[in-house]
Formats: sequence, structure tokens, C-alpha cells
Amino acid sequence: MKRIIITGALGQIGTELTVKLMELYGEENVLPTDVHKNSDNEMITSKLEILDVRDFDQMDELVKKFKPDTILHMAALLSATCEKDPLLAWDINMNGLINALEVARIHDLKFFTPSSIGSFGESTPKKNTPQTTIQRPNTMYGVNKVSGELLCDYYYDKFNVDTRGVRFPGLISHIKEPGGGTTDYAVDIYFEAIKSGKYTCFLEEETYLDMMYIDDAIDAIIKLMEADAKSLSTGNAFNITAISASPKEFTTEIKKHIPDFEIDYDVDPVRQKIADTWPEQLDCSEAEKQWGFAPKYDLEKLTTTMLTAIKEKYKK
Ligand code: VAH
Repeated sequence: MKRIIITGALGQIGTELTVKLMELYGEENVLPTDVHKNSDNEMITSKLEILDVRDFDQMDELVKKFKPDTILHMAALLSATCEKDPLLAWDINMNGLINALEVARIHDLKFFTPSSIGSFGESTPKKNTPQTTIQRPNTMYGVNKVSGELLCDYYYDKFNVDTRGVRFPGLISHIKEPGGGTTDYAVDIYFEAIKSGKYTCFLEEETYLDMMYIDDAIDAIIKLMEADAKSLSTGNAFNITAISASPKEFTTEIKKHIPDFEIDYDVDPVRQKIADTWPEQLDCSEAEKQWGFAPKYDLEKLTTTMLTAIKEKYKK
């Protein structure tokens, strides 16, 4: 990668990914885009171009002008939001993706877009979920993610576009909070532990899901994109995860720092239903073998990092 355009640059991943890429490749070589400019991150908003990914001509114009060698397509609606408006989700997640793939094909760009553990369904093996296995999700988000994986394979096979991607677990960050995700409780719990000392969780206490600290996610994107194409049997949709945990285990870890922290449960049936169809723990051996995936944050290190950063943010 030398010169990079990013869609969804103000999202949970996009925000920290854009900053990291500017540090690594130079601000002048990174073009952040998003459908709005609502951010206090001057470094990003000073460079940001407004782009609705459903507008192919707008995306094509920006690429012609900026002349990147890579597009990181991060713009998408997340799982719970997709269930609120499935047709809007299809429009943004799929028409946005096909536009980004077409722009990559026409301008010969290297391509990345994330898939998710949401691409699996009820019938997928829940533990040590294989890299290649059954994928019959019954959520609009999952349908979008499986379709996206297949589209990326198609553009690789048919048009020789260098499409790459990972299946992200729930991502945990303190700089940009996620919106509309099923795994968002794993972010909210840390903020509430500092702000109020108690948290009402929308998933059941024994709901195990794959999770990862945002720095490991950003490092994985960069490592995959810089990997030699010859070492990748398929560049697309690698299983990656760092932690398999439940709300109960997050609580136990937080109580090591804040003994009085309390949790109670008010289960959201929509997000519980989604979470129950997702795996508990992915097998990441292909990512480890093919491009050296190696997360650094376990639950203990994640918890210390999150609580320290949020305390600083709220000066507690
Ligand atoms: C969501 N955070 O909850 C996203 C992610 C694995 C979950 O795709 O929808």
C-alpha cells in the first residue's frame, strides 16, 4: 500500500485506522471519506471528503483525482441496525460494496473490506469455527457479509482484483464507540464501569462471543494488506479473533479493578437472537499461517487498557 482511500473513515474501525495509516504512510497519502463530517478529530476532518458509497460517480471521481493504489471499504451498517431497516442495509452494504469493487476493478486498486462473525449462522460449528464451513446466517447483516465474501471472491477470480478481508469479531475501542452492533455491550460496559459503576447488559450473562481490541484489528488489516499475495491461498474473509468471552467474564475482569462494579441484565430479544446464531470461538489458524496474524490483547490486558484510557478521558 502507498496511497489509500478509505470509506467509512469516521466509523468505529475507520477512525483509528485512518489515524494509524496517516502515521505510517503520511497524511498526504491517505484520503478519508464518509457520508458526514461529525467528528472532533481534526487530523481526519481536515482531509475528509464527503462520500455516500451508494454514489458510484462520486466515488469514481474521488479516485480519479486522488489516484490511490488501495481502497479500504469500511462503510457499512452493523447487525442490529440492519434488522431495523433491512432494505436500507441492503442498499448501503451491498450497493456500496459493488461500487467499491467496480472502482477497484476499473482503477486496478488493491481492495479490503471486512466480513464478520456475523457471516455465520445457527448451523455453523460454534467452537473452533473452521475457516471454510457452513454459512447460513438468518440476519440481513449476515446475508450482506456472506454475499460480500462471495462478491470479493468473484472479483478476484473473474477480474483479478486483489480482494482481501477478515471476519472481524466484536471490536472494543475507547476512542470511537460503535453504533448499532450486537457486540456493543463489550464497549458500553467499560464506559459505564467508570461513569456510574454499574451496567445493564442487553445480552444474557453466559453469551460467549469472539472479541478483539481495536489495535489488534487495525494491525491485522495492515499486516494482511502488506502480505505477499503469493502467500495467500485466498485473500478474502480470514477468521480472526483474540478473546472468547461472556458478559459474566467481562464483569469478573472489571471487578479486579473496580470491586464494587455491579451488572444486571435487561435482555434485548433482537440482539440476543442475533448473538445466539453467532459462533463462540473461531479457528484462526489460516490467518496465523498465511500472514502471521498474532493479536496482543487478551481480556486482562484489554480491560486494563480500556479502564485506564476511559478514566483519563473522564479524568476520574
Ligand atoms: C456488530 N460489531 O455487532 C459488529 C460486528 C461481530 C460483530 O460485526 O454488528
